[in-house]
Amino acid sequence: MTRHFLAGEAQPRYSAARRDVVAGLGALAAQTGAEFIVVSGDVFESNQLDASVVSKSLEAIRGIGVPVYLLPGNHDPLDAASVYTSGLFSAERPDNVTVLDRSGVFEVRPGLQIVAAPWRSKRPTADLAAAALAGLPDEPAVRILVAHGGVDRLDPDPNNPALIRLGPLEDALSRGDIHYVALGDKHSRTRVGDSGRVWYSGAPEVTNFDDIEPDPGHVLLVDVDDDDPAHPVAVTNHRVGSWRFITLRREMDGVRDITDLGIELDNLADKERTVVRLELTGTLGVSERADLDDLVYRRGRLFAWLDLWDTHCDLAVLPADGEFSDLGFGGFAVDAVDELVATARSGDPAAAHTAQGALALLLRLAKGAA
Ligand SMILES: [Mn+2]
Repeated sequence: MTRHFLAGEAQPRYSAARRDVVAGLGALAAQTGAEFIVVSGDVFESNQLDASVVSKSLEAIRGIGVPVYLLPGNHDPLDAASVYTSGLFSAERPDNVTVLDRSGVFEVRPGLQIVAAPWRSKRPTADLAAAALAGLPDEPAVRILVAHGGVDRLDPDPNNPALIRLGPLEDALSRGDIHYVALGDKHSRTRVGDSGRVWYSGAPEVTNFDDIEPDPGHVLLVDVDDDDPAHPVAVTNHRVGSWRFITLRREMDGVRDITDLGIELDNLADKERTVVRLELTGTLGVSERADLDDLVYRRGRLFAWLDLWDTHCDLAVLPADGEFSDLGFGGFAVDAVDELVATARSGDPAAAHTAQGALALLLRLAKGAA
């Protein structure tokens, strides 16, 4: 996944982090005794990938050690161009990787089954989870349904025929046909319904800002009790992601607020793996605005990314009284400053903006000369 705002070396570090988190699952699986891992779709960003992305990803999965089951989702469906049927994938597929490439039952071991609902195109015309549950074998087994896409309970959309209906899933759970539903598509960890058996684990590494994706960076350890006939499940959260994409909403009305913002940014840990979007509102003087820009520019070098979220900022810049009186100007320059200050305070937004920029430049030049 490419994040357009990650410049320079930040994007390759982010891509590497996303692979490292996958490779690191091996240690977690060993530590927790996990028997196998399922990835509920969108393993890959698309079916059109650099060969190196496929090779490196498979290498990361190879290192996990335990069996890993990959479900094709809407980003990487099992269509004619599928990454899963490519020569490269077939040649480099590690022994511990199984692609859930048909709808229905895959046996993990006797008495333990995965019920898979893979995507075959980007636009299915039916609820694939319901289809996968039709015609389950009439034999006792612990069953994990692995499916991908939106659920009607969370994202009702009468025009989406592929929406997964929660009702039939909960019925199948109560009947004991299946015992857990591992969903993919949401990047944020999300429990669905009240059974405690239906979850989106979310993406193991953050992929978007916190307003869109409040709780990413986890994997879920699902412990199914083999011996109890009801096969109760315990779901435990493990944080594995190391990056953060955060939005800071702050009111900026003077030097004090700028100083506080600087302290707050200084106190953020792991800056190299932190992306910060600033949503600032308020009114600043021209020199205060210049100080703010300077702060963001300097701190920006320490973070994976740091900048103002322009479309959501509402920062007025008004020349403060006396802000330009002690710059040591004389003659026509004083008249020019007075004119710029008047324009900067005027109701014409475009002219005011230009005048504010000119005043900010003037301040920088004057301070530089001093
Ligand atoms: Mn998806």
